[in-house]
Amino acid sequence: MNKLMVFALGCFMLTAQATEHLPTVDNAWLRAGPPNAKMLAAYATLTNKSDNNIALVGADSEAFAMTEIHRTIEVDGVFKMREQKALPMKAGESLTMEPGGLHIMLMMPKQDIEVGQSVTISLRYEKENGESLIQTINFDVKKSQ
Ligand SMILES: [Cu+2]
Repeated sequence: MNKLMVFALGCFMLTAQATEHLPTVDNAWLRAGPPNAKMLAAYATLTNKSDNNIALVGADSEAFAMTEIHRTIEVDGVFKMREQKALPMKAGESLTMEPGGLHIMLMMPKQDIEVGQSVTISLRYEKENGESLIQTINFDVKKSQ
């Protein structure tokens, strides 16, 4: 086997292995906003059914100029949002993103986002060994869950 073939095989095996470590996704939805809203939020419940500890480290969507993971917190009666750089998900643990808590903050939409559509968002995870995992999820646009 030449070196290129070994490399290609190695890449294939990495990809096949990586999908096994992705969390399961339930209730993926994106809350519809008023027309021309500059910020929208998406929610889902992620469950890490693998044997590996992973962390959610970011999100991307082609439908928005900027995407971040946020947590809503209350400081002296005022609600504020803080960007979360890494949310650990140990083996067997779930991460719930829901209104008033963790969410995927979607900023500056590049297109109209309407009820009934679905929007693709890629979640980025990191394994303990530093390896990155990408999970592409369709979020249904709804008024409420
Ligand atoms: Cu936010």
